Amino acid sequence: MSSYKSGFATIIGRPNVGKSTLLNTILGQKIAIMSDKPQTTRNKIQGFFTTENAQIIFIDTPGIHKPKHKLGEFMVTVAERTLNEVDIVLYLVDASADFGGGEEFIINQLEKIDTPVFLVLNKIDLVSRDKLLTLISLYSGKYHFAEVIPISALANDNVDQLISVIEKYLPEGPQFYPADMITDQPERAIIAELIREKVLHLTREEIPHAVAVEVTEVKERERDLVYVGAIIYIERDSQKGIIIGKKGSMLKEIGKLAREDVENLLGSKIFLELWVKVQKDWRNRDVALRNFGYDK
Ligand code: GDP
Ligand code: K
Ligand code: MG
Repeated sequence: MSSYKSGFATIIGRPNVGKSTLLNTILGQKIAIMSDKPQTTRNKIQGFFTTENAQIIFIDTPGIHKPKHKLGEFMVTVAERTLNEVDIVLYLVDASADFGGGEEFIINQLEKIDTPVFLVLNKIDLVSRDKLLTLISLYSGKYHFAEVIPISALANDNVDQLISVIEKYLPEGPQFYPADMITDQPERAIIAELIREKVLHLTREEIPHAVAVEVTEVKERERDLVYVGAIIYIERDSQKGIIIGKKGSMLKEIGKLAREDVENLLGSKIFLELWVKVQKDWRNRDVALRNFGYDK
């Protein structure tokens, strides 16, 4: 019998290439929020994939990009620091997009590390075979990738193949986490992210990244009914109306969609109460960042 293997695989790539979608597909449960807006994932999320032979600890990072403000700086630091500490780097690219400066920037970062890097071409459901082959030869000319694996994270196509190749690269090691544990995220952090996801989806362009969610209370009030209280923070008074909507219609819709996801997560009926508060310029203040759990 071969011995148990375990190790870390970090998922990197530009915003919106599908990193969170891949993690969710692998884990079969929604822990990393997804959206078509860049920079949806703010802090590092670990997901544990466990089989009888191996345990892979996946790390979903915020997309690598040039920082514009303090929160941006924090996000880049987190992404780059992990590269040298893991066993495998999964470099995810959007196969339906053209090669650009953003990818060049990441490949330059990869030159600095010794960790094996897999080129994972995602969204193959959107591209022709010819386009895929052209992209593969383009990327392969720029860096020596340990493996090249095309997938569709959304359609769950070839993801099982990706996992079996990852297992080959893992060192021998113990099962660090129990088999039924799928993430290190505290329940409150996941709930906050689920609510933030709904805000991002529903408000579209109007509220780009000026939103943070703090879950203030999760408490079983009656048998099979959990009370969840949360504050949606925005930066400007003018954004308050957008979040609340006409006669409260937007906040109601945010609450309705979030409640479904949170009920799935907790496996129980919930009563969700949402408040909206203005906290000016929270993205540029370290204190505010710590409040929201983005600690360095
Ligand atoms: P991240 O910023 O890299 O974490 O990207 P997300 O996981 O949030 O995904 C960004 C967008 O791409 C979402 O709208 C996803 O539904 C979409 N997406 C992710 N993977 C795929 C895929 O394999 N095929 C297609 N067509 N869309 C995908
Ligand atoms: K995203
Ligand atoms: Mg993400």
